[in-house]
Amino acid sequence: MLSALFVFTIIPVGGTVMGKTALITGVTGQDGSYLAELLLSKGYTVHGLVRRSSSFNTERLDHIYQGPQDPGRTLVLHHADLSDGVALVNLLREIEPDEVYNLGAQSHVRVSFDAPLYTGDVTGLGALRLLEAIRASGVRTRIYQASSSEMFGAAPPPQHEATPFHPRSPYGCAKVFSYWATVNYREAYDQFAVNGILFNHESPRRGETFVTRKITRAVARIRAGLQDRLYMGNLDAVRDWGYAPEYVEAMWRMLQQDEPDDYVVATGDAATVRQFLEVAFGAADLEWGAYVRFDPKYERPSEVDALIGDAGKARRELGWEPVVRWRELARLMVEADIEALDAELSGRRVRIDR
Ligand code: NDP
Ligand code: GDR
Repeated sequence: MLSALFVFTIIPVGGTVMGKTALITGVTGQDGSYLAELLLSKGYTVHGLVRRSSSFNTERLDHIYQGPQDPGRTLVLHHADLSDGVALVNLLREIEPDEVYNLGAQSHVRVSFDAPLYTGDVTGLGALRLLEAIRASGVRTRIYQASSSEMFGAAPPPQHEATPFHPRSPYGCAKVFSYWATVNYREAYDQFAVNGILFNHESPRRGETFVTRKITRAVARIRAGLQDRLYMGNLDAVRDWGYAPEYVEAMWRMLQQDEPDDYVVATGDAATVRQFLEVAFGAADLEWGAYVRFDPKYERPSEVDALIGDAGKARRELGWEPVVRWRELARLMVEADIEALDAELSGRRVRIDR
């Protein structure tokens, strides 16, 4: 269990960029945990911003925990919040990071319809608070903003850097605001500020209410006889699902460029939710139609029908290439959920290091 002091240590491995310091907001999330691992492996000292919660919210980081007494610590967590601009200024002054990755957000699109103002505050204004905190603190740093394909919304695919935005949710609107705030601080204050416009990316660490993980977790539970129904919303939605560990590599590459710029990151390969269901259930020799039922509760007041990214610019300028495509992703997530459930049922510790 993590100490309340939130102090971690890890030993750097090969291919290192010794001496750099990074601050990650959203470090407890899917991407934050993979990015922390990547930067530690490159020899960075990583500082993570953790918001206070009434129960532990650091499960995705447990496997890299080493304890406050370990010498030469290179992973340190701090309590702060994207809604607290003064705390951000103080943190930046204290850490003086070379790189800042703003991954913190209320990131659930459906939830953003239920909590639109909160989403606007954290996901939209939160990014502006961080940009302004960098300016106000006078710290010279590079900043990555986690922008989203949700900004394209109703714009038809394939979407790329020049595609006009047409967001379809409070979340999408908040991300458009933070995208333009990032561009504005680059232009107005000469900040090295970039937007990664990332399409959906998933992993065994994906939050359990996003569609891919909801499906793969249900497959494991149905297979084990713990569940016999899965209630879903719109099965016709088309998404371009990639593999999260590959996407955090693209984030890092953006901050290593000579000039700041914005990049789409995607596989260019897409499927419907129905197709994902078919492959995920098939991976456990189950027929999805026997278990899946419709519940309008999971529909959105306005839907994003199809997101398929054109990541040609990232390929050319960052040398970034996706490897894992959605079918393999579905299978690897099912496998991980089966393994995690088996471990849970037999009282073993659930693996989170994949
Ligand atoms: P997650 O939902 O897994 O993680 C979100 C993180 O933000 C968590 O660490 C969460 O903390 C933190 N957070 C929430 N509210 C606040 C707050 N008020 N102050 C500080 N931190 C906060 O998201 P992902 O890892 O999937 O995504 C990372 C970022 O990339 C997000 O900004 C998301 O919107 C964006 N994005 C994601 C894509 C994807 O497909 N995954 C695609 C495009 C963009 P806690 O653990 O306490 O909840
Ligand atoms: P999305 O991801 O909205 O694209 O945002 P999500 O997995 O929630 O939905 C994808 C599509 O599946 C449809 N769907 C369902 N979705 C959920 N969550 N639950 C269901 O039961 C269900 N049934 C059908 C949705 O309607 C939608 O069309 C994610 C988030 O990570 C954002 O933070 C990120 O910016 C974008 O991806 C890119």
